[in-house]
Amino acid sequence: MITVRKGDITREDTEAIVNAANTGLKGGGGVDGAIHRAAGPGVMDECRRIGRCPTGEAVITGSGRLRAKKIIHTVGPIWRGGGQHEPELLQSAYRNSFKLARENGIRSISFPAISTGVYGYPKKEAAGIAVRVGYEFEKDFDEIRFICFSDEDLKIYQEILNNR
Ligand code: AR6
Repeated sequence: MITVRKGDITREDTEAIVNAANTGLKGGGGVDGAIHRAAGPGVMDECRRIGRCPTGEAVITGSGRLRAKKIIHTVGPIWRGGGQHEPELLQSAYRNSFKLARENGIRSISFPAISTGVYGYPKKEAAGIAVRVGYEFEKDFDEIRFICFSDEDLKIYQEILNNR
């Protein structure tokens, strides 16, 4: 089942939540900052031990104080106009997050709109990729939840899901 909700991903009760991280796993602003603040310092320690995550790939950690049990940290591309393999890299970020979740026996997972904040990826195109990859993995999960931080994002996801 694919669902969409407006909310703060740090409060979601799916088994895993996904973080839109950077390649140095160093934390930052946006959803990354919110997740580390809510989870506590143990997650950052784990990220430091892992070290790096290339764009389009994903790593997994515990979740500190969060309700979710695991955090999957993935790195989406920085939007540079669309000619630098951004769509493929965003697709990989979603796919590798799903694969890592599946390998870890996770049955429910929440995603933010990866790359669409600081990294500047156009929101509609990014949501299209997110939903398409979601359908590829739908059968492997009880719930795939897309968390929208704004009404604008919520509308975009709802339209894509309704027009399918
Ligand atoms: N819950 C759900 N979504 C959120 C939350 C939240 N608490 N906070 C923000 N968003 P961004 P990126 C939305 O910038 O573009 C960081 O510094 C936000 O509105 O967090 O992938 C990292 O360390 C937007 O729709 O991630 C990287 O350096 C979406 O999450 C860099 O930013 C993604 O925005 C990654 O940039």
